[in-house]
Amino acid sequence: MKGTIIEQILADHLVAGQLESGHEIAITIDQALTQDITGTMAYLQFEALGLERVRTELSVSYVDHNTLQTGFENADDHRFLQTVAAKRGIYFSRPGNGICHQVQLERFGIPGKTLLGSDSHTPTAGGLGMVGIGAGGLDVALAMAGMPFYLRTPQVLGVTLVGELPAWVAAHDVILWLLQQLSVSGGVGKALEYRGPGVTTLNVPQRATLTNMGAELGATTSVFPSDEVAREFLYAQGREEDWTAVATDEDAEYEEEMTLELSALEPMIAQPHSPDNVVPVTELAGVPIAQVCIGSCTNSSYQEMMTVAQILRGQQIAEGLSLTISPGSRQVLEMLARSDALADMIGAGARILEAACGPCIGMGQSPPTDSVTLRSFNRNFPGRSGTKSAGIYLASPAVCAASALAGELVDPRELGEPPSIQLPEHFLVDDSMIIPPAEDANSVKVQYGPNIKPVPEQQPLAEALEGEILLKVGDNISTDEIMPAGAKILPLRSNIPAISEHAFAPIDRDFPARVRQQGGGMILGGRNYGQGSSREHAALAPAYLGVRAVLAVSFARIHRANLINFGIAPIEISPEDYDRCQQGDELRIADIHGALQDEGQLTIEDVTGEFSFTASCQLAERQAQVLLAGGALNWARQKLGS
Ligand code: MIC
Ligand code: SF4
Repeated sequence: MKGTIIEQILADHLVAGQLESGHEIAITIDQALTQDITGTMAYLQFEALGLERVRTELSVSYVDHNTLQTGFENADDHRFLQTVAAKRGIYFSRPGNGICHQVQLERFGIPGKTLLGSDSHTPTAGGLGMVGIGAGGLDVALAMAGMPFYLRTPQVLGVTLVGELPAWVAAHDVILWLLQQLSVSGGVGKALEYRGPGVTTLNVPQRATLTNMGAELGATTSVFPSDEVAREFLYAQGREEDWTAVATDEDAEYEEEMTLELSALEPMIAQPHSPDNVVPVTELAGVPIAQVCIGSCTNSSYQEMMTVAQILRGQQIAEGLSLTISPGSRQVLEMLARSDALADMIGAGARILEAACGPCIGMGQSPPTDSVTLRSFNRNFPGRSGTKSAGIYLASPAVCAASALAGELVDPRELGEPPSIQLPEHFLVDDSMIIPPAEDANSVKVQYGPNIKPVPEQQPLAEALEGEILLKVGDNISTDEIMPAGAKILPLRSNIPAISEHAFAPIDRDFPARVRQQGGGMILGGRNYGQGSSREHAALAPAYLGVRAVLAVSFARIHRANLINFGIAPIEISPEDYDRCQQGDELRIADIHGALQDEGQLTIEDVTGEFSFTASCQLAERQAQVLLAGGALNWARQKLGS
């Protein structure tokens, strides 16, 4: 990784460890962000640390996910977030101001800095030459407390872009193509660094579409250089002074390299139920669709929205189809409103939603039974739309708009001349929906609502772990399946006892009752267990119910860190042992403390199957301490002496 942008930025922020892929390092965090549904827990945890103010250069709390306010719970959460931000030194981006990643890029991103966010799409900021990393809320709370962030040094995958995107081919098609090539686990343990002559042909929001969906590859982060294109973007945002050049050294060494010919790409589409199940749109042309949703942190920039408006201009969407559009930020929405673009969308029959995550996280707009919904988003995991029997397809805003007119999947190249949209010389800048922290912290009282429950206390790890395999699941289980989102469950994010009742609901509704009945136990997973979101509730809820270990063939990065943070041992097993162990088997791990001190090699006895096997719980020294302490909150309190 010598001389790469990733190496330069990590080296600038390194406080411990060796910058060699696979080794755990600790880095300082310049900027932190949270969103509402991870933020409530993150700030409860920050409060539990007992510090007065955050210690980052900049921390921003966004409200973008849960804006439906179906009951008092969300509104109470928003009030809690606003007051705690004012008191603790955090900027507060009010509901309506936009999706965290889009607003962070527009208003706060600074090339060369580190950003830690309690949302898996935090790498979006890599479009501006930052190292943005997604993490659980507790890790972000610790970073806000001035503690370093620990991560395994990723291998750097250099992606050389050559050529230029053809007409009607969007940034989304580039990353869908990469997903097709590399799969949802192809980026695990890696960071993607884009380079080559094709880079300058992409503007910052297009670059951000690629870095955003690096999360779907399982990558730790993705980054572009900060060049003249980045300077122009910052200038147009009225922040040219934030620009610095960030470039790869000429003799940079990549652990892995690939070349991507932009001009050879065509419009792509991801089929249910995985973002890597990708084919060219032409293969599916003619498939009838019931719904189209355009927006999300992947694809809701000014340029994408203007493209959609031009496609829709003077046309009508198909009968029997619903089209929703959620712009990424208030800046984008207001610019659409001040041009004719919003009128073009409304005239075509689009339903304009607020600048927020909306349907992407199942906050309303569930499609009909057995239908096809086409979305310009980044994830299509089972059940994510709120309708279990619906199939979610993912494609660029242009494919979405063209298909909305036809009522079936179409290749937009059939529409003839493509829209030509330039980024404006100046974006409309109005930060009045971003509230700076109070100068006098004592003047602010943090307000809690009745649904906001304290963070559950956790016990140190027992010497021996014994229990039943309560659930056996397959490969690539996403956090949407472990702890679903959607309008019914999201209001419970600040209430762990209540949300725990929904753990594994899409797979097995009886799971919570079974754990309680057994007094705890273990989970058995396949490859890439816990892919997808950063939601720590996917670890916190099982921990609260009494799960003490997850055995899996491999783990997704953020989820593995979250398991450790909440005192659950992530244990790696071989595919053969995965096959041998069955749900209901009683397992015994005799001396887990000893194993953690000894390179993590464990012997597990399957009492029911009458066999034993070796497994591994290889943790860095700090992680072992965290696990033994019963989670990161206990560990951090010991460290901070609070
Ligand atoms: C997602 O896209 O799945 C979310 C909702 O943004 C999550 C965060 C969460 O569930 O709290 C993410 O990506 O981290
Ligand atoms: Fe919001 Fe969807 Fe982006 Fe997650 S992926 S931050 S839910 S828009």
